[in-house]
Amino acid sequence: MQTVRIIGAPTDYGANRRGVDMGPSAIRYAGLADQLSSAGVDPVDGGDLSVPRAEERDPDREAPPAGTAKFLRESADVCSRLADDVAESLAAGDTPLVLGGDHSIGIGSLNGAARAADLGAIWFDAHADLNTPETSPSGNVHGMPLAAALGYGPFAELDWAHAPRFREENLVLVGLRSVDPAERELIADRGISAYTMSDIDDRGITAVVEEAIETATDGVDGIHVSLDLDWLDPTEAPGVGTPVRGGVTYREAHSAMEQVADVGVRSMELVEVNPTLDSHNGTAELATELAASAFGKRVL
Ligand code: 5AB
Ligand code: MN
Ligand code: MN
Ligand code: MN
Repeated sequence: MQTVRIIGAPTDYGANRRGVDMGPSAIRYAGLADQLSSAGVDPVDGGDLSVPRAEERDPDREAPPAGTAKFLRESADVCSRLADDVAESLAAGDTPLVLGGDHSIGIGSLNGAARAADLGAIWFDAHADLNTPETSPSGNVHGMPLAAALGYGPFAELDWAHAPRFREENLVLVGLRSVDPAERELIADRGISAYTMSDIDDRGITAVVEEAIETATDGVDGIHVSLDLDWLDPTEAPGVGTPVRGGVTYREAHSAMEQVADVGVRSMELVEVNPTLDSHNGTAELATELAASAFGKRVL
């Protein structure tokens, strides 16, 4: 039986709102282990990484100098420990499932996965997460993980994070509806595979995800799935810090996860669940259901 190793990364360094650090607790409380068991995998909970509270690190968190990233040193520290855990669990033949925390932890997941295996990545998100400290409109690292992991910069504290790295040709973004100017330019210049909500409107979720899987798996051994809950429409997933209207439906999200399950998910993360903004833990519950679909849960 496939062992899924749960790794909690309770950070909020990368987002500008408190609360997302409670994501791992909320997702576990919503029944993650039972959902995974019902998918036919064996969940083993490795607990949470230790993450000091943001206020202990920097009382001036709201006012960083322009052109810098907030809490980059703290994020880099968590990500380097997370990368070790992800790499170790893959090397042991397990499937890491990282619970965020804000999306800055993707820097650690992607690097850890790249150290242990040759994987592509599908990034299900309303946002492109391709800002650098220089282009970011917010200074929030959760909008930068893909830039850091691909070696765009400068990110002094994260020089290690893009070596080894997954290949840019095997990265696919799905569900975009909020992209900043510099991100748009980078996607165009580098030819990064990206599907907007309009692509999903035009072609349907199945065709889009099928093509995304083809690109992500081309020439590599499998995929890492990064699921930002703000990928879904806020009516389905209100408990996120940066909601954007016009996202995928409940059923489209499950359908996409069922498709990735068919090719086999080698590594996954569930990020950006913020229980303080949620309604009755529904977004956390949805995250557990989507993980189950991604690990093969079926009705019949
Ligand atoms: B998320 C924005 N692009 O950089 C920025 O939720 C939003 O991990 C980033 O996708 C959203 O601040 C980051 C405006
Ligand atoms: Mn994101
Ligand atoms: Mn997002
Ligand atoms: Mn967000």
